[in-house]
Amino acid sequence: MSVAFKLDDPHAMPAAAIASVRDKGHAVVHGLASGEEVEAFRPAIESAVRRHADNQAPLEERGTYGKAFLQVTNIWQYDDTVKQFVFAPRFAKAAADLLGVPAVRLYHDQALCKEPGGGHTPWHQDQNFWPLDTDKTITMWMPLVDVPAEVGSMTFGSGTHKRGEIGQWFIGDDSEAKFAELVEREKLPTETHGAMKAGDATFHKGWTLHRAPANPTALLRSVMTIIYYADGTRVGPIDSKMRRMDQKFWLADIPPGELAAGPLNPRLWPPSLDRLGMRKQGLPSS
Ligand SMILES: O=C(O)CCC(=O)C(=O)O
Repeated sequence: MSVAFKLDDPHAMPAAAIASVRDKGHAVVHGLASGEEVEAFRPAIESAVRRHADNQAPLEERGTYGKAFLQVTNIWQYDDTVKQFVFAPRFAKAAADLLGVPAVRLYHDQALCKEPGGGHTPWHQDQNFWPLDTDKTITMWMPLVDVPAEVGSMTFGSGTHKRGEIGQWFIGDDSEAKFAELVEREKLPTETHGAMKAGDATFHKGWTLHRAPANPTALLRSVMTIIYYADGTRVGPIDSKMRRMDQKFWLADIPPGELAAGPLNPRLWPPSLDRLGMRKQGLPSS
């Protein structure tokens, strides 16, 4: 079943957001989707999370990472309504414009639902998981519910995207401790975009250091994330167990040096002619 909202009309990215991504590695874009649009997709996303999230044990039985959220990756594959949201041309065009590239592909999506009483998301950099030979990568993080200040959105280490890999510290207690120590020692500027409305979005680059606070409220903090990279990117070195897993699961095992353009990585902006329904009219697809 699909919903009436196509999410295909482009929203011009404000110059301040483009500059913020370039200079700080993150930005907020208010009203990228309307409350009504998001509400049309939220039930399908939350229901797919309940059906497919791995670790749904009681919170007290989970480790730090498990307490941070219920997580489902490439959730678009489970439900056509969710696919319509993840493949939305409006979101992909925003990502392309913020990265300053003409075309982007999907790396993967991730639903991240922080439960009532859920724990903090430890400091980490995303891109040390990703074997992508570019720094032109960006995540859209969009709450599907209004997120009050007590729940909060992410905190970013402004400017850290310019440093590339700071340490091979994968998300967990160790990354939280090591990055917190670094932030403190170097007095790194940190910023949050605070409370957000459903349909607002933050965007952060692949190397931008970030964390999120715990959820002390009774609200399910439902968030959809979509990770994009510049079209033309090649698979990078497989130099860790994490990158090997990502190569296998999200890049169809494409070898290093080849184009990162597997069946799970459709070009989302500009949308391929297939998805615009042009194939039916006998035009070639891209
Ligand atoms: O939603 C969160 O708590 C963290 C999200 C995150 O780390 C990401 O989208 O890269």
